[in-house]
Amino acid sequence: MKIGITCYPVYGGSGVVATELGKALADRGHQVHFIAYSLPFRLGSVQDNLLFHEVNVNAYPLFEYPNYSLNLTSKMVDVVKYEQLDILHVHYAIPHATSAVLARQILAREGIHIPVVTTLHGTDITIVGRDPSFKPVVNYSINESDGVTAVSDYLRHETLCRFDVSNDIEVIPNFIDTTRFRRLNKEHFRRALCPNEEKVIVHISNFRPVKHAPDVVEVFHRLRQDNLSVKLLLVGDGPDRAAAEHMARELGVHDDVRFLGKQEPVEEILSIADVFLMPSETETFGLAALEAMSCGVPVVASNVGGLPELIIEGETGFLCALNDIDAMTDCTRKILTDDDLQKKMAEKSRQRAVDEFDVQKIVPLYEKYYQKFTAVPA
Ligand code: GMT
Repeated sequence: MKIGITCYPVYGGSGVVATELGKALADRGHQVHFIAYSLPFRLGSVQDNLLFHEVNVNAYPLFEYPNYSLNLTSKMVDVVKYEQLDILHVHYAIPHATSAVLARQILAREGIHIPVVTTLHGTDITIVGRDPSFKPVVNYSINESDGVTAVSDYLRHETLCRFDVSNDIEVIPNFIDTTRFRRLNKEHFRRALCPNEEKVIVHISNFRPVKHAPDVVEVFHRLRQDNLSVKLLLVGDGPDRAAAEHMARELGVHDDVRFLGKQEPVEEILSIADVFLMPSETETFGLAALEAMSCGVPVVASNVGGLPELIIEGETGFLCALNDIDAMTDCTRKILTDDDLQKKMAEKSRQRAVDEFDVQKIVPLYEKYYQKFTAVPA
């Protein structure tokens, strides 16, 4: 199949899912064309059947605001036509689904049929809560897509509640390459960081306010007040990083907290972790938690959004009420002070990632889904 994929190419869960999907589809013999404003950060080098088409946004004196969605539409029309794509798969409703639906209409006038599949990741749905003026556009783009997928039952339900959706929404969860994301032997790294055999807590995010990164520092501070021998690694960057750093200094724990910034490959850092913390306000799926689980790291998270579909309470980690720092501290302490529990949860986390969310299991679901809208066998 010839598949066009559009996503936000920057650091973020939806871009990672779209890019890993494209790579996996190319490995399975499809020809994949990424259409985006820059090279997706996880794409690496392009190859014969994995190509990239850059969307250029040209400055024009009359346009006070750049018209990215129209440039994207034009590029989609061009790529579908000249690369003879079979399907367009866009990640995020706005503007990607909107551009794809418009491209489909333009192409239809030339007798070219291109089905559009839209994958919803979450903030494309919740953004309407903050800016209702987007609702008609999101609604139209979802309803006009030939197929719609959501990354969790939670997101499917939210979409159906918030919009007047007339088509079905298929749930296809996030996935992980469990051969890449596994526990590696990083003892030298661990010894360098933890000369006194301290335990290691890890948090990875884009430090947007929704991630509650300062809560991670607060939990760590409380564990240190209990004299627990522990270190904290924070990976990623974003708006709340400065606040979290400031808090670590104010609370006097900064010597045992490392802000590592944006890092690839994260599996090396996760390989020395004992617990992963995710105190998010909401998560439609929680890809970073799945990456941790795949590396055998139990997760302590907020009991919100799609996280209960991923984390099994008491087996692969713990789910705490949102903003309940006490509960999160207790659960983290429980894991860090009981080696048997930590080991059991680590094994179950890894097992769940392999059994339920491996790339080899989930990518065929997308292939099967595409087939509903194309005549081309996958
Ligand atoms: O979490 C973010 O801020 C990034 C965001 C994105 O769209 O890039 O992630 C969302 O999509 C991911 C992939 O489907 C999910 O795993 C994340 O849970 C989801 N983030 C939120 O719902 C906050």
